[in-house]
Parts: sequence; structure tokens; C-alpha cells
Amino acid sequence: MERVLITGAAGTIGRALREGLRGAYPILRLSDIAPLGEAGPGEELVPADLRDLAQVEAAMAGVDAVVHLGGMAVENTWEIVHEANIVGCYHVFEAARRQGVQRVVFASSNHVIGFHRRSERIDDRATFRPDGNYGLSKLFGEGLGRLYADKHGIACVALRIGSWQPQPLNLRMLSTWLSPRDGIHLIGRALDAADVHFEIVYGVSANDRNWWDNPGGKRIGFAPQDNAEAFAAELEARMAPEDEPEVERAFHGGPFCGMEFSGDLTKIE
Ligand code: 15L
Repeated sequence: MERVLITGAAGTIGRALREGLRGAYPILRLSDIAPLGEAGPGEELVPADLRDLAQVEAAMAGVDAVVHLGGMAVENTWEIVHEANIVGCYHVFEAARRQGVQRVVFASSNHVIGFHRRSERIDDRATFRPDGNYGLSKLFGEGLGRLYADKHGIACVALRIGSWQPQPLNLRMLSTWLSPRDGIHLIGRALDAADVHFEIVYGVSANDRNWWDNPGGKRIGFAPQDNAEAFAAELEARMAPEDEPEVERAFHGGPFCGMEFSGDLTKIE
């Protein structure tokens, strides 16, 4: 692979990836609407607004693979999520098709399956249970990945990222934590693995309390090394499960499930 594009390269994961993939491919092309600083050796900077298809297409010219991290990374109003993650993500896949890009690595999220109960262990075939506008937009992105793989032959790996943090910050993250080291390795495998058509892979470290089986991860050679359990004693000394509101601690998606919740907890299987 000669040239790899990263959208959202100025964001948290984007900045870590810029460092982590340095030298892995001859050219790393970085794109964002936020400032990207100076181009380093082997880097190209191509700013683009995901809401503008022509700009996204220009950023995609001559690219072999794209890691799509851009857009809204947390819950927000429908209008904002729609523009950034529905329209923006469509532009990424459509620009990739028009420019002959071979592979899209799509940063999806655990919030696609957020309303599964924590008592349930799931895998990549679990029913979609989005927990807000953001989760719904990631579900749409996974749908785009599937469509463009089947209809246009663009390989796609959708990464259902858990909690990308330097270390777990609360008890939920003892299950959902993805260390930056494992995250960079994961994205590298998603770019380099052979024989990919469409895969859904959970982005989670080797946590003892993990809720997600990951056959797609095995298929692409993802072998996480970090385990959130190393932080468990310290977190449990400071926090109790009951500190999490009832709705949040019932489901995989945690706080996203609790936002604007007006449902009936007893009716959610
Ligand atoms: C995500 O998808 C978000 O981007 C991030 O901000 C966290 O909320 C994470 O999920 C999580 O579930 O911890």
C-alpha cells in the first residue's frame, strides 16, 4: 500500500494514529477541518470538510486505503450528527468508489449495540441496538460499508471501538477499554489483513471483563496485549457499581443509554 488517508487526523485517535503509523506506509495523507500542523516526512496534508463531496473526493485522489475517523465522536443533536456522520460518511464511501480506493477502515462504535444488557455476551452478529443519534449514525456507516463491499468490491473493516483512553476511567471501562497501543495495532491489521470483504471487529483490549466475542478480530490477526484488569483494584477502591445510574449500568452503552432516557427499563430485554 503506497498512500493511506486518515480522515479526522486532528482528533484524539487521529493524532495517535499519525504517530503510530509513521513510516508504516510510504505516504500518510492526513485530512481534517481542524488544524493539522506542519507535514512531517512521508506526510501529506489535505484539509477537507466531510460535508462537501468534492473536497472529500480531492482528498481521496491517489489513495489506496482510507481510515475514516472524521465526524462527530460523541452524542449530539440529530442535525449535527446527520451532517457529520450520515452525510459525511456517505461522502467518504462514495468518494472512495469514485477514486478507486481499495479499502475503507471505518471507525464505528460500541454504541451500535449499546442497548444490549451487560448480562449478555455478544459477538459481531448481535442485533443492532443503537443507544442514540451517534450510535444510529455508526449503524448507517456499517451499512454503507456492507453496501460498498457487496456492490462495488471495496473492502471494509468496521471497528466497533470500545473506550479508547490512556487507561480505564471507570468500572464500565474495565470491560470496554481499548488501549492506544492495541488500537494502533488494530487499525494496522484492518489496513493490512489479506482477503477482507466486509468485517465487523470489536475494538477492545484483552480485558478479563470483556463483553464482546471477536471472531472478526481473529480473522484479521488482531491480538491485543493490554488488560484493563491491571487498573481494577485502584478503580474499585474509589468507585462502586451503584455509582452508575440504574439505566447506565444495565447496558453496554453506559452513559449514552442514560441520555434523555424516557423508556421503561423493565421492558428492555
Ligand atoms: C465512543 O464511541 C465515543 O467516541 C467515546 O467518546 C466514548 O464515549 C466511547 O464510545 C465509550 O463508549 O466509552
